[in-house]
Amino acid sequence: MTTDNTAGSPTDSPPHSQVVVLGAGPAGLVLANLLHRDGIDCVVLERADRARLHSRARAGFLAENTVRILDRHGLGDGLRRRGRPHATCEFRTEDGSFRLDYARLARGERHTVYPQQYLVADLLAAFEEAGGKVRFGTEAQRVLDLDGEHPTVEARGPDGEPLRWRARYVAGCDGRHGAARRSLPPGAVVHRHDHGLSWLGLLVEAPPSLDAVGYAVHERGFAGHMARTSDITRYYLECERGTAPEDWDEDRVWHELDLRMRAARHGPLHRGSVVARTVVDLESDVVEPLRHGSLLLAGDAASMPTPSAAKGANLAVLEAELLAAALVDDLAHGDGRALADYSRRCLEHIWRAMEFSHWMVRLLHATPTPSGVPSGFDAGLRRARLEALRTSRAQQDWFAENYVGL
Ligand code: RFL
Repeated sequence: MTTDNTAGSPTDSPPHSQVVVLGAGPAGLVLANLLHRDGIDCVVLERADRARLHSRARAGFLAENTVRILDRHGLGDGLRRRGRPHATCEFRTEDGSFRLDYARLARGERHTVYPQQYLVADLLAAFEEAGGKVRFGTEAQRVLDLDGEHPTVEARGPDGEPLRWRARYVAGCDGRHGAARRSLPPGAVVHRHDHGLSWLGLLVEAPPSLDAVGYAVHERGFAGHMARTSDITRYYLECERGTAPEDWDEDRVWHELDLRMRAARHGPLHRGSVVARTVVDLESDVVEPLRHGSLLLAGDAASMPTPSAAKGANLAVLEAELLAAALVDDLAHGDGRALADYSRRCLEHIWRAMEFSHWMVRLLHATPTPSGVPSGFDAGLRRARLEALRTSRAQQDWFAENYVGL
């Protein structure tokens, strides 16, 4: 196979790679690393520039299975060096607080806290050091000819110039709003669920306030605390749908965090500058199937859980490993069986992660009602769920297995 990864304008005959990967997030970069290592010719098209990729803070909690996958392929050095083990969560309610040391429950697994932008930087460095090519500032517009042997990707380059690539397969790893989703044929089903809830996600320049993930269930709304590094902490505040991040100045943020985290009872929060604010609507979706002819979806392009159970980046890595193995079987050994089974295998993991994320949403929030008046019945169920989690070993094992597992 000839390798020609230079861009082709629409008038030239487009360059050809065995696989064109859309998106250089965790899914796209794990996939590209594994394909490249197995001698599959691939190019990665990434809309953002390199600096943006290095600074895009999102996930932080990596499951043990994710660490195993990255280690298995020699991609885990950075997180082994700089990631921090984490295995405790604390629930705060009006009745008090309780902790779960989940590494002592179920399979004894823990998280590794490692900011997603560090992981992306590691994966990018490994890919480029091995000779891999990422085309930054290149936004895929759509994928054509999915049913044929040679799908085409239409893109725009850094100066807005139209570009095209041809491939045997296109891997859609470009997130929920990317070109892969836009190119799905009419037969594709996207199952959507809107929880009707929103979170204000905050990054604060301050050390973590507790040595645990903090989940505060409060009548004013949920608040969450998650370590990122020794001097950066993520907080979440449930907020009204449609709120603008600018509506939340530092005074308002700290006032609400203190109230909902019950700082007066459990100890003060470490304050610092709020360096990023984003509003996340709690919506979930799943595309079925994940394969449409020559287009295969992975990561957020395939399914998007809410951040309530920290599953998205973990699913992205798991799917990328499965997809890489299936593509290598097909392209290098002429065996298409794993590729034919790719969607089914991923969807088993996806629906299980969705179910747990959904359960977490219902544990931590009052379900919105049409009248806006909270339901007493719903509040009773939530108290019962929290009480079961506090007192029942069987419930704790179930929680631990799902919380850190995939
Ligand atoms: P990404 O990381 O969004 O990467 C997609 C890449 O594609 C590029 N792109 C395009 N490139 C070319 N052409 C186009 N048309 C393109 N459109 C987009 C983008 O620039 C980007 O570089 O998707 P990927 O690889 O599927 O990875 C998924 C994860 O990023 C996501 O699921 C997690 O961040 C979710 N998530 C968490 N997951 C965890 O496992 N653990 C966590 O602790 C966790 N915390 C979070 C989270 C997501 C959050 N937000 C912002 C929704 C916390 C938050 C606040």
